Amino acid sequence: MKINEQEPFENGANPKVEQLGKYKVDHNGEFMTTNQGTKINDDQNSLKAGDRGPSLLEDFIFREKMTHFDHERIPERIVHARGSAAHGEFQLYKPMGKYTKAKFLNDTSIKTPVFVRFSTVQGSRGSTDLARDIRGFAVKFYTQEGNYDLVGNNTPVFFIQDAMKFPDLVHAVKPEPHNEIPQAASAHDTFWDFISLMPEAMHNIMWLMSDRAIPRTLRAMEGFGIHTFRFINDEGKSHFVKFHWKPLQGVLGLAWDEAQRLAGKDTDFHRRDLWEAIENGMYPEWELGVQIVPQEDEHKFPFDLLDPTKMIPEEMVPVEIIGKMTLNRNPDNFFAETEQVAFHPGHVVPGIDFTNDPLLQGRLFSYTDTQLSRLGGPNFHEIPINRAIPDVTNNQRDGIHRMQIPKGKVSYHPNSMGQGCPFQAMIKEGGFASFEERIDASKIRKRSQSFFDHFSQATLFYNSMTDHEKRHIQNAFSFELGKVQLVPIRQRMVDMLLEVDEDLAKKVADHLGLVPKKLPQPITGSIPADGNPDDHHSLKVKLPITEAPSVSMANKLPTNIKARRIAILTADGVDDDAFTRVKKQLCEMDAMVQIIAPRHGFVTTKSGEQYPVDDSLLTAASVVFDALYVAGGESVNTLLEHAGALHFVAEAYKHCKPIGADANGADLIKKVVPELKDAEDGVITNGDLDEFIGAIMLHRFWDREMNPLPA
Ligand code: HDD
Repeated sequence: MKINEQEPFENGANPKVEQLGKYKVDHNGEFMTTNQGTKINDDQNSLKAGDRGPSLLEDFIFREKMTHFDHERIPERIVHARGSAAHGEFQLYKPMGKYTKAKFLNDTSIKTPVFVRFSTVQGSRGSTDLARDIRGFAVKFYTQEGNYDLVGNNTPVFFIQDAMKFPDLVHAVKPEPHNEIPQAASAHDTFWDFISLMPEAMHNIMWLMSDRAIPRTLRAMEGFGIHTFRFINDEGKSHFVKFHWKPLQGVLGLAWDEAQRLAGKDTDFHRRDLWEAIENGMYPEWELGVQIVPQEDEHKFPFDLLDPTKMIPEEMVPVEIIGKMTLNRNPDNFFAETEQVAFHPGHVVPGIDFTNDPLLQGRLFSYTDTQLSRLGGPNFHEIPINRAIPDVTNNQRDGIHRMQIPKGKVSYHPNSMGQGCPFQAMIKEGGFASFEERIDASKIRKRSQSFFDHFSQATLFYNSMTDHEKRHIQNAFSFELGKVQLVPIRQRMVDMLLEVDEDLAKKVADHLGLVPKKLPQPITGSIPADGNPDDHHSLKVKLPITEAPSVSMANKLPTNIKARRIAILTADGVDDDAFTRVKKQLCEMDAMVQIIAPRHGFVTTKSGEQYPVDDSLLTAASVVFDALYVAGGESVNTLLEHAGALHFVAEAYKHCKPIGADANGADLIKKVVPELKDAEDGVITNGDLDEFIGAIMLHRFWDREMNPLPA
């Protein structure tokens, strides 16, 4: 066993790294053994009666190897099966003692180890990263007081209001059960059938149809805890809190056509991107923000804080930035860490507590339950990645795969034979005590009337979009509903859109050859058998704001080009100065620069210098990159004749990416875009690198979509 050498903390005090180190193995220089430690002499041939004879049951080496192999797989997660994870640390900027007693939110000197898993929701473990889908954003904080899991998504709201509907939602969105089609896509009948009958989903659907659901990279996504939680301070006072993760890399999306092409060119693109950024030392960072609402303000909003389909717009309650998370180490083993990690919104520490959000309450049951079948029993907390930092001491015993060896006779409490150990901890000793909320109510299956505004925030979201963001939402609905086979489902959806925005409904309906109609009220599907339809009319509340600029990605562009992927397209004969200048400047700004040439090996500059090629025009694709630079000189003559180079430029242009070139390089761009305007936004043909870098920060020049190339 070996302690991990990659030590991310200066003072060397990362307790999680040390703990994981105890379980790591390195086979370097070791003999091969069976699982019982017996050295193996022949790992090539099974034991047989004669060299052409039957195999023998006696062969314990073969049997052990094969049995283990036969059981290598575990059930994938029912949702969020496809994921990628990384280790890191969280450091607080300012103590939050006024609101919470959680130690890791009070001491700015502590670096709390974290493990973060990003995921898609719909697809299987091996599905594409590039699906239009919500992304999971699950953070496990290994605090001194035990594990705290913030199990969020990259949207601030959810599809449904009550956990009772979660199995229905998942059954509807997953591949259809008769033929297991489609994989990693919501564009199919059962999903939209369900959604068209569930008006409460409309707000999250707007986020799903926006570019938030096709992130350019996992590093450029916001994260949200979604539910309203509670902070509890030392005096036992409660404040409501919503959690936000704000990426320092900006918030960036893909073009939909690009996402679909990228799914083929590099289906692991998001996983690879996260991995490479960390391997290259370009650690992604997120700031943690909180929106705090005093207990007494619970009913001051025109929506219910317990309703997970509603956000608190930042324009109404500002987000206070309180700390920073840095992801700085890739896992050593995908299965042991990323696959076996078990998150749970119910893993909390003193100072953080729940509210009565009915979605959250249901989650508190589901997550442990799912691990029992996924990880095979109740001891999954002993798997290294799931272990808490403090010692786990209680009277729980036995079960499949138990690792602890508890000594003594006593496994009950109270006891005298074990001197009363393990002790209960008083609140002042750090014992968790649930917030004492006064409840005076009848037992009833009912939803609060305050949950019945399903459209105001969907409209607010749409109103807050820029023109290109609106266009992308219209196109996304048109695409998704265009894939739906049953016309009545399409019709119900465009009718639903009429409640959100008339122009949106008309544009989508037009694409589908339909006319949106006023919805009958109430919408069927979400009403209990004996429910009074009059109780189920969607209410529309008046929000104090008509736009929330904070939800628009256009307002969240990065201020640097760190870890952005830039292709320098070139060939033999490239001008030395043009080539080295651009490469040097981009690398100095921490961009991930790759040299793409017609073939692998080296490019030889005009003066005879040789530079290694990172990828060839055959194996590379423009969709992998954020920007493209064509370095000039004689190399351009080769590129002008190369179909792959022309396609590379055309695709980058079509996907609205920044393109830079010097005078010769511009010839290539002009050949692809014959009607290139002199000063077209995002196409810099004068070799001005500062202008090119400025364009990379702007990410995309979406106006080009208005005059698309037929690429
Ligand atoms: Fe969930 C996994 C996020 C509602 C039941 N969920 C899971 C993961 C994330 C979320 C990020 C993957 C964790 C990982 O990487 O291992 N889920 C959410 C959010 C929700 C939400 C942000 C709403 C605010 N989930 C939700 C409900 C239920 C579940 C209402 C059931 C009542 N979720 C599960 C699950 C999963 C899961 C079936 C599958 C694998 C797992 O838990 O560990 O139990």
